[in-house]
Amino acid sequence: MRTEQAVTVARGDYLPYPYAIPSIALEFDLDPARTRVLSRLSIERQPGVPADTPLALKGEDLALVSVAVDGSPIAEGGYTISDGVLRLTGLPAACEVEIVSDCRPAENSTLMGLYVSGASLFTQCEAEGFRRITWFADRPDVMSRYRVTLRGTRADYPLLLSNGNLVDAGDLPDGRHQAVWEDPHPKPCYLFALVAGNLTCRELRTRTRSGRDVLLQVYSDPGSESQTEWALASLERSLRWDEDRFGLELDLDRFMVVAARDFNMGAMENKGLNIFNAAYVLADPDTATDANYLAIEAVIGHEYFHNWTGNRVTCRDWFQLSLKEGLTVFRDQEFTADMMARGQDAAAAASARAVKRIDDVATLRAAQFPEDAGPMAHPIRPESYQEIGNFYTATVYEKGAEVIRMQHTLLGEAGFRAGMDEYFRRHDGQAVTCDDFVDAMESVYRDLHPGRDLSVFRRWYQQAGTPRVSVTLDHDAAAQRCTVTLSQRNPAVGVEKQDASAQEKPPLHIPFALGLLDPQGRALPLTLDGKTQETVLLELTTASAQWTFENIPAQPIPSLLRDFSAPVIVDYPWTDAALALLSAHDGNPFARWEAGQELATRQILANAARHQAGEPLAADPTLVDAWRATLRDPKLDAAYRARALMLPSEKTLAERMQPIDPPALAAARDFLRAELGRQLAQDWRAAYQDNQTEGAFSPAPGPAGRRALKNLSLAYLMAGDAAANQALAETQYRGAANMTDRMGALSALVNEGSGDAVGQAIADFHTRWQHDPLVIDKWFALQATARGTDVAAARALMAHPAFTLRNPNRARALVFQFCLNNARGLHAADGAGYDFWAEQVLALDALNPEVAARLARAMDNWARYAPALRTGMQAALGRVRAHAGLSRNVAEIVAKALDI
Ligand code: B3K
Ligand code: ZN
Repeated sequence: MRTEQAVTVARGDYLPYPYAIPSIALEFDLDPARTRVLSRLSIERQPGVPADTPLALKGEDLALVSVAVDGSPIAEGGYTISDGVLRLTGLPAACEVEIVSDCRPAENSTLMGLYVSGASLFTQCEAEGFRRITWFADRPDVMSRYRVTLRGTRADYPLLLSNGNLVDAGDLPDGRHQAVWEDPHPKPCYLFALVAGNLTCRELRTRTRSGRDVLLQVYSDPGSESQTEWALASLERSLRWDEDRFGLELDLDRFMVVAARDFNMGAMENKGLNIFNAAYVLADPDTATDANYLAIEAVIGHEYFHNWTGNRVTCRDWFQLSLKEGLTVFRDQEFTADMMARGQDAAAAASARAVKRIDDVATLRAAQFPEDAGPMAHPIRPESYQEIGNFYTATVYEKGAEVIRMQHTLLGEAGFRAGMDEYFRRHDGQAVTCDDFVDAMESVYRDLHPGRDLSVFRRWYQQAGTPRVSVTLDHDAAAQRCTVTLSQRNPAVGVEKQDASAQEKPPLHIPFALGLLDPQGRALPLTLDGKTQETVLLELTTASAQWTFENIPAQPIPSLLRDFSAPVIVDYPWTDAALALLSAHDGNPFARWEAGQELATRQILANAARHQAGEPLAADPTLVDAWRATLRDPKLDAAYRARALMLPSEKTLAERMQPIDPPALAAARDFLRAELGRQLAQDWRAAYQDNQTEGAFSPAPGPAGRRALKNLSLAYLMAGDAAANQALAETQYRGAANMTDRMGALSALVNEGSGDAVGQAIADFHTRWQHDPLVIDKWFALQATARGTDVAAARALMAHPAFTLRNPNRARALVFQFCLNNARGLHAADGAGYDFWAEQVLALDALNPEVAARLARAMDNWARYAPALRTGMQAALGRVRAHAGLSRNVAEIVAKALDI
């Protein structure tokens, strides 16, 4: 096999498709070895298109059987096939094209198109998988009405599902049967789905706001029926929430969610037939952690919300991906925040919402900031790609959601809702662009702020990189006045650097939420535009701007970028004392968390430098005191305290270090964790005791927060003095009544414990859960990321009979976890980690290019690492690049990494 040809697709090259395909009838004779697909397309040449324009249909890994036009077979010379495109010329202006072809689901290890998982058949079409099922105009702006006939043996495939409504079903000769589905809504082919197999179903009926009865169903493997209650309940909550918050109703009689054991990502929003990674469906208290429960609710919500933001209004082309993904992530974030805050008083609700915001910002900083500073940096609306599968990125999703959130902040809740209503009024049923979305929002913004517009704001869609905002405060004691200056910098990143004229990009429209505290930590009232508030929203639209606030008697302490009002990096010359004051008093819970994190970051970075210089490490009392105060503050709920007391992740810290030296960072972070564990041992023990959750398990935010704080306390206790606390961890492991507590204890034992008990716990866990793949994934992941796991240990784990690269969840649990979340193991001084990475990328690429390309990205930022590491990383990338037969997916990633 030769490396696939790299073809760059550019955003500016968009051309409308010359034909409309208003309807498609598909007939499947399902067979894992060879499935025959008959596709009947109604074709209409678009007005003004020359008659000799070929109808070009894409296909991949298909065996063509026959082509007919209006019932007449076309001989082989009557069409051409080259580079995966079937071209038909000389068609009448309107006609019916019938194509018969075969595909081979059992041999399809890419998990794109039609594939086998367990004993069932599933599809995955986004972005370009439909072409692996049948020849078609595989692009999102071609929308058709689907009628789908599925035929298969009743013994193997008692269940035959596709999009929309079941309109006919019945027996066929030879033990076969069929089902006919019709989807009333025209859709792009990436939303097509089918499922065939033997699955169990949990369902409920509910009524939409306008009084229509609808059926909600969750399908999963036989034997897992007891694990779908939470997913189904989450689906109903999603339906209610979209009605309440956005006025959007389910537009189908039936909405199905199906769990697949083999799946390339989280889930897929196929119209009316969402297909999910089982990890985001199945949960019960014994097998799922609180984090799993939260993730299931969020992903169920995300896919459900796509029904409007993605399906009813879809993307014109794949450069517009953030149109649906950024917006839908924003919606799922708000859904989770609303679920966490519900039924609480104002202060508790604010804290609950802050917890969600903290989690999302931590993810953004750990995953998206590095991406935006490396060779894969791209605007949320990319300008070009070689393989669109590589652009389902943290930038398109998470930064995309931040860009939507900023529009929400600028317009306010009511304004944003009005903008959404306008967006649907203009574009329901269409395939549109990010500009169309901003146009709808801007129409409301102009009404709210006459004379202003979102023209500067739109640059967020075209510029990559994380902006830096520096802040200065000038206090005039005599005039009791404080002037705040904000200045932004947008230096070129990634490929932008190759354009010498673009070293500094134009300013962005940055909503910057600010508070000021007096030296005692009390909020100062601030007046802006005639309104007096504790938080003001400064709109920075130029390189630099100033705002002056009156009645500020003493030098204030600023509370900056409250609620993370923009995805930027703030530069301000903090003193540790100011950070400690904010961490104890800031009325904005997000900014209060941020202050503690900044304090810890400074200390870890200082200790990393000491480590590199061979000097002794030290824990400054300011940090220890701040941690103690937060731990003891009775007004803070447990979930919030758990976040505030966690140290910043190694990935977040790495973004603050130049060059990056992971072993030094890990040593410094571990040192501080141990010191905090040791010096605050009594408080951790008290928190451990005070946050037990008795009685029946509930994944609700209250008890989940207590478990988080309890398990964090255990981790600190073990880090501080493993010998003194191991018995506590062992007792918790044995007596755990839920998976969160069991994993918390096992993690403490594996990472900090010693002696036979550790191995016994690992073996016991395996014995208990060997029948449940999702739990065994946790078992692999915990060991892959454990402090003592080096390459040899990772290889030993791969030799376990339960390990396979073919199952993406399993590969992610072990190989990805080791390469992405075990910095010590990956960056081992002898380079063995890099060899391991290269080997696994190549092994995976032969099976599943989309998943392999994700692993390939572990080396993205090689050029920013310490020299001794950098050379090894670069050499490993070079070895992958030189490999013959690389997929387009992996080739793009390694070439971009090396060409930086
Ligand atoms: N839209 C899908 C992503 C599919 C991408 C696969 N290459 C999941 C989601 O964002 O909801
Ligand atoms: Zn999505």
